[in-house]
Amino acid sequence: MNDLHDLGTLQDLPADYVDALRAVNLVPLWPSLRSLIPPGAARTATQPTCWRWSAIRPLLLQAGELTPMEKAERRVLVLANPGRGLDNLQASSCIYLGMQLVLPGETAPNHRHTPNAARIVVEGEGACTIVGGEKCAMRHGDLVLTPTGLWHEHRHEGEGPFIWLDVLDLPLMVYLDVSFVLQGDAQRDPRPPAAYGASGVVPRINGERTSSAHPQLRYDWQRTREALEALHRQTPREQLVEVVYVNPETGGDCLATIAFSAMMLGAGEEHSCKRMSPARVFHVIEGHGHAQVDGMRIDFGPADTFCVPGFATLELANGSSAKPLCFLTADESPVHRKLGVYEMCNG
Ligand code: GTQ
Repeated sequence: MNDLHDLGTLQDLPADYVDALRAVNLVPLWPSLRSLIPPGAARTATQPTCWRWSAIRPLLLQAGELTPMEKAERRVLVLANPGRGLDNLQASSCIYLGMQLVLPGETAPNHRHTPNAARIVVEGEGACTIVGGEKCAMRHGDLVLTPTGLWHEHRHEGEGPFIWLDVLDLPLMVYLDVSFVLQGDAQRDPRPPAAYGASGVVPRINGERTSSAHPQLRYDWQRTREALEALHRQTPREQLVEVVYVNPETGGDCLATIAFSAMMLGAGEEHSCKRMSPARVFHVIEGHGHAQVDGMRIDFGPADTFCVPGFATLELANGSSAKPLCFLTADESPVHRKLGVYEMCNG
């Protein structure tokens, strides 16, 4: 039933007819119909792509020499998917990835924007980001959220370069024509982050639960890793272990558009992952190994980042016989669920 027949092309029509249509802003549907709504399965321009830390780091440090912060505002190299056109700055249809460098003493001025953002800390010590009045420490592997509309600014008071991976829903916001930024004065007297620490309990102060839409902004990697390790210990080896970053008050996705998880593969472990409709990005926190993405082999090590298109087959293998392999992942599933197009399939 899926063998839909070919439709006419634009060349089948008289040129003066096409011109007459276009002169009044009309276009025939049928030459484009099969590519707009392909029979049987969706298509994507997103390609399996790996961005290597060994390639990014020296070029990012060079950007630090070439471009002062005042000129760049954000000193970022964008991890662009060649299948989507490098200049479109997209890792996938909804996800933007950028590796950002802040040098000692530099600050990124306070601002807020409609795109949702999160940072994954890759290298460095002594930087913090102030989000919605909370001063969030940034340590290797931490996930720090800057949800839509919250003020944020970055400071680096330590030594040496500080580098993190920005994950934003920028392509989606641009597509929706809602992307914009506002500049603000520095946030004064930032408070410590709300104490969401232990799983299963949430704060109630003077009888009140929080009314914040984004109650937890910083997720500490060491605590996450402990949870992941404990879960891994009690799970049969053939099952793939992940923890999902949630809003601790609702149990829902921590951002409205992008879901985050942390994953651990024990020494020597290999897994075939379920195929799913959203594209997904993997960032290596520790360890090394390889992936087969739609049959394409990607070898990866610490701080490498790779992208898995929606519906792609995915196999993951830990390359070490002694040490675990840990990823942070980001995927587009919240958007797919809201739109009713989310699919997960075996094999
Ligand atoms: O830090 O707010 O990589 O606005 C791209 C756009 C980072 C940010 C990016 C941004 C930011």
